[in-house]
Amino acid sequence: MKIAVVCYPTYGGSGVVATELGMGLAQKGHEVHFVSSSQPARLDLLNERIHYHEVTMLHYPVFDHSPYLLALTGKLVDVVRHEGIELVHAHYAIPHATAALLARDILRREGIPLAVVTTLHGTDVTLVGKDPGYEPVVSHAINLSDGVTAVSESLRTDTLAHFHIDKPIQVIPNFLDLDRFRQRNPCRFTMALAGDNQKRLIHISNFRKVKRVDLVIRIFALIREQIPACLLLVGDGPERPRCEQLCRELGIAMDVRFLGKQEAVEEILSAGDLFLLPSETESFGLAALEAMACGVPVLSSRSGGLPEVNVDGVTGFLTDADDMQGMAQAAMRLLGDDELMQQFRLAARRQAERFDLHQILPLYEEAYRLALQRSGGS
Ligand code: GMT
Repeated sequence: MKIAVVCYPTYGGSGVVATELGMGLAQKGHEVHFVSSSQPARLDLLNERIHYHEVTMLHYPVFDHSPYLLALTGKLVDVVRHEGIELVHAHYAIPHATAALLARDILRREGIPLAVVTTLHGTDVTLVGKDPGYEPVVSHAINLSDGVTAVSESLRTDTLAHFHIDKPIQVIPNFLDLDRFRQRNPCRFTMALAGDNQKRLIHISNFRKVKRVDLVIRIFALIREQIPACLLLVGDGPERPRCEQLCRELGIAMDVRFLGKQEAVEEILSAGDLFLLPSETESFGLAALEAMACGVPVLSSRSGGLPEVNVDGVTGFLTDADDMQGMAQAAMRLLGDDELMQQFRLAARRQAERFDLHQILPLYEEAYRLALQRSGGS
């Protein structure tokens, strides 16, 4: 099959899922064309069946903001016309699904069939999509797609509750490459960041408000009062300056390392004792799953789809999103009990094995097949 994958290129779950899925499909013989505003972070182009098309923006003084939706639509029309694409897979509804549908309309008038599959990832539904200005646009995109998937049961329920949807949404959970994400030799740099007796706590995100990195730091400060520990913060984003300031105010800056965006997260995770993800809302929590695959238990909020990934009392602990004391207590219980920690590490890896790339990929292939049938393209 010839597929175009539209995604956000930056460090972030939806771009990672889209990239890993596209690369997995190419390995299975499909031809995959990535369409994005810049090259997706994890995209390895050294494969004859993988192509990348950058969306080029027209800047004109009349525009306050250059219209990305139109530039993306135009690029999709061009790629479909010239590469013989049968199906566009839009990751994140806004504005990717709308652009794909617009491209489908344009191409239909030329007699070129195109199927559109939309995958809902999270804030395209739970935050941004619910904005009254966007809601009708997202509902329309979902209703007119030839197939719609959501990355967790929670996200599916949320979508059906808040949008005017008249079609089924299939849950296809996120996945990962279990060969890459496993307990590895931790990177020496990461090891050197902590003292011999310090526990290593890790958080990875794009440092947006919804991730509550400030709470990660406050929880860590409570733990550090009782247990020697350091906190490794991986990623970058708008909240980072505020978080750096908070570390200084709490007097813990010497034990908190801001590592910025990192490629080999599996090596950093392999040095970890506990992964923290107290998000306000989280439709799935791919970073938590990656930690678990590396044998690191997770302390998370129970919001959104996190309970579908992290099993309370088995692979980690779940608390209410604002329960800072509860989270710190749970963390200390685990960090102070080697036997329990070992049990949780093994259970975390076992749970992650349920999200094996090789098991999830066929579900997308089947969703594509059905979408092509619905669109009359196959
Ligand atoms: O929705 C977002 O915040 C963006 C998106 C991203 O690109 O990071 O994250 C969402 O998609 C990921 C992949 O499906 C999920 O693992 C994240 O839980 C989800 N983020 C939120 O729901 C906040």
